[in-house]
Amino acid sequence: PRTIYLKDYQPVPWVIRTVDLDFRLHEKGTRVISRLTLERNPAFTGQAAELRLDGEGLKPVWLRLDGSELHGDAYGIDDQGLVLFNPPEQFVLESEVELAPEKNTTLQGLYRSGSMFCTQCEAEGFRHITWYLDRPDVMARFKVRLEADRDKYPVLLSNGNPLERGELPDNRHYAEWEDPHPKPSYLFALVAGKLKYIEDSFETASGRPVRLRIYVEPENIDKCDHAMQSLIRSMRWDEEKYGREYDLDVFNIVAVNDFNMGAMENKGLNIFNSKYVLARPDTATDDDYLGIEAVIAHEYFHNWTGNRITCRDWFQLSLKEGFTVYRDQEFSSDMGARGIKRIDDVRMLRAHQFAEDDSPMAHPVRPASYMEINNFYTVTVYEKGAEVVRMQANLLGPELFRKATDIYFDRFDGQAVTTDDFVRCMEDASGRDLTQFRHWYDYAGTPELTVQGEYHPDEQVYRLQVRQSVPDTPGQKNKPPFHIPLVVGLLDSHGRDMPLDRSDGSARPELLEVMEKEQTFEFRNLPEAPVPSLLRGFSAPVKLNYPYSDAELVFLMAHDSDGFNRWDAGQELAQRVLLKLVEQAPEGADMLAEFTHAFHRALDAAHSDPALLSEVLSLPSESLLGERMEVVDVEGIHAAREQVKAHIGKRLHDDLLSHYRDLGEEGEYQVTPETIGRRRLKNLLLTYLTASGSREAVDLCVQQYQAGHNMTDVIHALTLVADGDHPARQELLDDFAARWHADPLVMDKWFSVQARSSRKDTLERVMALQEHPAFSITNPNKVRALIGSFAMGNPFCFHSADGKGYTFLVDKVLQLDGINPQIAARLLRSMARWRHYDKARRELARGQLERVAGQNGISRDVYEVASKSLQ
Ligand code: HT7
Ligand code: ZN
Repeated sequence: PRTIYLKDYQPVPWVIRTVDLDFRLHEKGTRVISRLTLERNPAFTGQAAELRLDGEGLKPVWLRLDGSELHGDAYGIDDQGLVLFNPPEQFVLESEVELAPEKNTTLQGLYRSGSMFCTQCEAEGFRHITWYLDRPDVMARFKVRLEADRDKYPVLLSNGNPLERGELPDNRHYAEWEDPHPKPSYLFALVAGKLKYIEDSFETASGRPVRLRIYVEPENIDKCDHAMQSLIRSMRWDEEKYGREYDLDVFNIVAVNDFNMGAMENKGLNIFNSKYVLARPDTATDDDYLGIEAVIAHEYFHNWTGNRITCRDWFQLSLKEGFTVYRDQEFSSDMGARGIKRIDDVRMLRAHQFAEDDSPMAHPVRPASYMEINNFYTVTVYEKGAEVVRMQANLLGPELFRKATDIYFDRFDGQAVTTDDFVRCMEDASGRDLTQFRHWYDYAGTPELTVQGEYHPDEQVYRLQVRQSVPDTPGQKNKPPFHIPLVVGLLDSHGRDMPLDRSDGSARPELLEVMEKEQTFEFRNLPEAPVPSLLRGFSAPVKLNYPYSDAELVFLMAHDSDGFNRWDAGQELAQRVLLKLVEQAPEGADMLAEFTHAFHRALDAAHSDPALLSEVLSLPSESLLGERMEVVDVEGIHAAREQVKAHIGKRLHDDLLSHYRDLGEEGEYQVTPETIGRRRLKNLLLTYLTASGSREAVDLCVQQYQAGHNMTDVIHALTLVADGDHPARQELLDDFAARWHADPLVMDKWFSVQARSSRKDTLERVMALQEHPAFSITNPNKVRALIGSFAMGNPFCFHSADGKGYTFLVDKVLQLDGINPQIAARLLRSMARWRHYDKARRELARGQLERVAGQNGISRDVYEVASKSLQ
């Protein structure tokens, strides 16, 4: 497959001003009639006699230029699109094509999900619908007419505002929609189906009334309220925090069951994976509720950061995704518990993005090349991209950051722009030079900071020496130093923050701007040697090395005024203990005893916030521990984690039990930071209790399951029982399936629980579950729940020494490649870090990756992941 390079970007020779689309939807033989008005692009200075329009898998019916049928010598059609050899300066192109959405399993372009029609056009799906300049810098005004059977598809939706609707012969009807805002083709959408909706309204700050609707399949109508409330809160927040108002008369959301990602921000018609809309206390967990709030907000925020201002080309994807993730993170922080949200986000970044950055799939936030753009919707573009925006917000401070975003919205409204344009707004608002900061966009790899401190009692001065290095990544060596904001505090021997007074007189002494390979920062007027608290709030996405003693970590855990660093000190301590146990080092036992004391103190500390406590008492994941090892010891890591859980469970059994009971009884289910925190802590304590192996604990799980207060508690209890050998195990699993067999999202949890189990028979079970009537290989949620959970959420079983996990995964990737290449390629990424394992596993994994790369007719998506993983 061809590689596409950022350096080859060229403006488009023609632009499209208006698009009129007419969809004749049929169970077989759907037709799309398109009318485009095109003219030469004044911004294009190169030579271009011919015009190439993208189009894939289209069956042409007819083609007309300015009203006349096109002669065969005036155009050509190949598997990439349509070429007009010598078009005039300005013209109208009309066409009709036939599509087969009923056969479309890729879930790109026009497809069927259950009994409805829907679309997914980002990134390059529109070319599967009609001939077009399918690139984000072509922004046009769209008018859409849809017609379909009146009984089967009473709801007909598209972007923008509704125009007229009416009846047609043969029991058909139609609806027309017009979007006044020019948009790129990737934001086009339509939906046709038999749907119900809930409705609400919103009045914008300037008084525009907006009708809000959420459309779902009829059986789900009682699960939409949380999504609607989240939408209303998002609309208000964007007005208050960024001065951004909604700009159409209606805002529609549709939930579909078959969807490749979480949701899609199509203008005025967001289409969602039903997972991010539907929630009822008995069907959705706290994390589901939080996920819905975040994704609803994310898609809504795209209306300004993505839709009104879009990307010039797909290399700029983080322009909209990084900024929008930053915005949704801040929204969730404002709605809930800021400190907890930050910990959860950083945990996720470290577990997934740091791993990606340290793999053959590493790429910059703004990639320089790709084979298949769908492979670049990554944690690097999204989550690291958000961190890069966060650093700019912190460097500027809230007022200047708001000034910068105002400039951005003013300057670029209605345009397709670059990450560089975004940074320039930051510079213009603040008068700062961010040239060096731009390296964050251009270079892959997680920078490492190595810090040392020296106290000079005679001078009362403390010097922090900071060295930075950025590792080599594929195609990038010897990187220049980055501009890294390092926020610090200094603690006195009582654990209080000491006043910071920098020798260079800096006005923000807590903010160290690290810009050189090696740099020293000096603090003066310090009467005693401080303990430094470094990278407060995780002020930059870096790895930090500082030679803390275990005692200093315990001290920081107890006293640091920065909640994030209190948590992080505990995590570092836990990692040290776990890694010592993995090594089976003699000091492991003493360290475990010390750690258990610290755990006990934290558990019994009066007035602790349950949510923060649950974060502090959680052990680092197996994957995270693996990242700390030169060669991942799969069995050793699993055994060490089990050992620590069991040790704590036994030693602190009665205390854990009494805290569990105190947290237990609940009134009506509520989604508030307090109640979520209590449930989190309660379920974590149950995990430790269960690990103790006591009969009492396992009975508690069964009781919690049977009490069935809410899905959070039920699924946690089921997870714990399903992971062991309790006699009630199969009974509970069967009970759950019998109760929820007709609810696909709840059944996803059932598949996932079993796929994540560390039992010996897990792979066998996963294979057998593929035959379960609720499983379907064509549904991405099912694939993620069963196969994805096994490959990405169960390192112990997936990386089993016999290599059976790898063979199974590759069998599935090859099967899925013929169905849905995007999903196949995503699954295959679970093999990307194969070089971090021992020789025997490396050989087994390499063999499987070679099996993929050598396959004839493999998709571009999967080929790119396989070939890069092998590099
Ligand atoms: N902007 C949306 C991306 C997306 C997508 C990309 C490729 C294939 C399918 C997809 N569905 C949605 C999602 C978002 O970031 O908001
Ligand atoms: Zn997004």
